[in-house]
Amino acid sequence: MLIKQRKASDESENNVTSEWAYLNRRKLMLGAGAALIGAGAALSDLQRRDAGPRELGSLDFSQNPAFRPDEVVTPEAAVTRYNNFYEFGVSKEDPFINAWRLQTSPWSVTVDGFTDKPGTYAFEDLVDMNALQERIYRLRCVEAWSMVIPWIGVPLASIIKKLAPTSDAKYVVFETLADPAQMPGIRWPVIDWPYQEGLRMDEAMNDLAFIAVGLFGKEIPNQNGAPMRLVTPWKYGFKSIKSIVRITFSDTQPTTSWMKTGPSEYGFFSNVNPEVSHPRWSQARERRIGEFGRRDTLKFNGYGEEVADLYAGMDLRKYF
Ligand SMILES: Nc1nc2c(c(=O)[nH]1)N[C@H]1C(S)=C(S)[C@@H](COP(=O)(O)O)O[C@H]1N2
Ligand SMILES: [Mo]
Repeated sequence: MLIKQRKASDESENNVTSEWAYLNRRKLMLGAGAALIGAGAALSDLQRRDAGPRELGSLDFSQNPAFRPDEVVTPEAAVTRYNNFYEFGVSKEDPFINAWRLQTSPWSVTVDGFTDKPGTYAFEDLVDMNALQERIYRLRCVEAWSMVIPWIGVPLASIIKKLAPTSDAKYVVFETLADPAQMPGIRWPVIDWPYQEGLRMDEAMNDLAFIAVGLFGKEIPNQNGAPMRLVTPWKYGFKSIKSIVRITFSDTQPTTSWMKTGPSEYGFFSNVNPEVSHPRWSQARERRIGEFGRRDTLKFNGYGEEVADLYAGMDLRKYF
């Protein structure tokens, strides 16, 4: 995402290129820096005995052949070190440096609104770890870069079915943890915390909508949204909300965090659409992180076959 006060002339494209070069140059330095920060914080924060990056366990999963595009997977170092997770800072490497502070276990999710089964659920009660599948999805950020990521997780629908929404539930709303003690970025009011996102119920039940708990064969790193984050690959990346602690079934369309931040820039649907520009830049092309040059952006990020029916008859310029 972009900070609002940026100059229009400060084109996102140049920014992305230079950030990727910067990242490569600093790969080793970053690793060393993170270790130093980790050690320093552990000394100054004596209550935290478990300080330092989480050990990532390998996961048991099956590959879903329906979601294995014939495309090069983005290098793991980019997927885990070039992130947007503003709760840990607004620079792309901030989440990698800071997210070790997030305590991901035990983890619970509050479920409320129009449901027959409201309450507080343990992560283990929501995600069936014996039914994990790997899906390789494209992720298209609104900043006009993209990645190809091997996620491991479960369909969102499998979780929603457990939660028994009532017929009044027309939308599902998600919230990220907002704990300043674990998330240094929360002190900056760049977003109306907690980060909130939502889907229309039929979008949420679409098979593409996925809850990821892993990446590259391992548990998902904190900076990518541990222990559970949404992935909606036909929508801009900001819909894919991380580190979910609340799921609310609503009868009305929520005003999500990015809609509050910039109502003319971020709509509720946020479907990837090369024909509808962001007010400050085009969405027609994108840079695949790790590649040179740019490629055309595909409508619905190339997932039209799966999701175009959801929007039949809707004016996607109005409902952006
Ligand atoms: N809670 C939360 N979720 C978030 C964000 C954020 O800042 N906070 N950034 C979003 C944006 S803009 C993008 S592009 C994706 C990036 O996911 P990744 O870092 O795993 O690639 O996460 C999305 N989910
Ligand atoms: Mo994004």
